[in-house]
Amino acid sequence: MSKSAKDELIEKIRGGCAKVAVFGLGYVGLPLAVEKAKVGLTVIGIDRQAERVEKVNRAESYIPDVIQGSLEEVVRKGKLRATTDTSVLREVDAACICVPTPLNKNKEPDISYIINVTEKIAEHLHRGELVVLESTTYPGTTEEVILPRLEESGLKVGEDFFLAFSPERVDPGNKLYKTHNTPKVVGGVTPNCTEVARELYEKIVKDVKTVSSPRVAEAEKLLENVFRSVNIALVNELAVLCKRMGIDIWEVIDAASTKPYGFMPFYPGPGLGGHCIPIDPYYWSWKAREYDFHAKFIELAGEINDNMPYYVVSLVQNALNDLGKSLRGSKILVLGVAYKKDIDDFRESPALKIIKALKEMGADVVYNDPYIPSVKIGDGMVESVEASDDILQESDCVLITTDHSVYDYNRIVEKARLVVDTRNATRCVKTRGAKIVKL
Ligand code: SAJ
Repeated sequence: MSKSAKDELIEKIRGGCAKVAVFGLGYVGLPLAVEKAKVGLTVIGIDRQAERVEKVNRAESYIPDVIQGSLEEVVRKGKLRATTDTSVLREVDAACICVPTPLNKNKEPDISYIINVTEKIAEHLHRGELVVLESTTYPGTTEEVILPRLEESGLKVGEDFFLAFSPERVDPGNKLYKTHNTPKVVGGVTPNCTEVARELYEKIVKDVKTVSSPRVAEAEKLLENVFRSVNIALVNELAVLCKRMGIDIWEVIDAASTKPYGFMPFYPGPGLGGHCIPIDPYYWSWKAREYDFHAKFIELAGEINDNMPYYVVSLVQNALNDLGKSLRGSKILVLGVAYKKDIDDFRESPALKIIKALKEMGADVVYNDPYIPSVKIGDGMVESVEASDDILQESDCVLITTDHSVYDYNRIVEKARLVVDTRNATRCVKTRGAKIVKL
């Protein structure tokens, strides 16, 4: 009796001879592709950006979390190659989708990348193939959007092909948790789909947690990110309240953090950046409306977090005012445009909104970010300037928006006249000098 498609695929995965396509070679896809290639699977990275494809094939890592040596090893061994040509899908045993899931300008989900890739996969779908969606999306995407397109092939899910959702968990810059040691959740459309997907991920992840459906897996990922968005919004709102009450929010949080149970510290900041936390929660609140449900916590958190860049602008304006200066015409040095410290990613970075707003109000704004040599602000490209003693001394205000570890905060406070600190980065500063205004 011939083997079932499921048993054949599991045999290939266990034997290490499965061929895996990874769609999207970004912060999620490239680390995943390298990890799968490191365990001996043959991986084909597919990306529509030819530049990325060429860099991968030259073994040049463009993702800080992908160690150059690891990429070189798998490319040299022929275990990883990249292409823009989706026809390679006819030869793969599994396809992992790691494409962006942004919002449109009305903060509504844009799953066009998922749909485009699904249609390419559907074109070449064959018996014995596993498809896994990793991109964060609303509960229902896998079964309502992907499954029907794949079933148009006439192949039957759970018997001829397999479909699952397994959320990506990538924390850019995290030195401790990488792909291999971050538990992975997997939810298949059928038990066979879950089993096959678990086999694939157990090749690269120590701890795989299976759940009963793709919707549970889609929802748990959103819970992870809504949890962060809501808790960050909570401390952001309390930061504004404490400022008005003359209470140091940072001291309050540090004190609350002494509680060994039942409390987890979050910190106020200039707003939410990154490709996840400011975006993913809206996927759930958007889907909720289909069920006549208004996810008030999600929307309120978004409103509070979205307002923080503008609150920071008012802090700068008031701090200058206290020194008898107007914002218009003031020289402002912004330290850090990355959305969080020690990384080079500025997607959705609140610092960009702050710089744009300060410029629109007539301030003379320059920025420094050792990780980001230039960035688009409004209609033009702006270059990072050196945070020299002179520029620190000439600035009417130095605004810390990203607390990169490389900054010498003692020198910054010593040379500057006024420091507005949105990250409590100056908490250990001993030197006297600038007037420091904290969030
Ligand atoms: N932020 C605060 N206060 C905090 C924590 C973060 O203002 O207490 C800000 C950060 O400065 C940043 C934004 O929120 O602008 C997002 O920060 P983040 O720490 O959530 O990091 P991300 O978005 O790079 O990665 C997150 C993952 N981070 C952590 O779990 C620490 C995780 O939530 C997801 O695995 C990942 O998004 C994802 O891909 O969904």
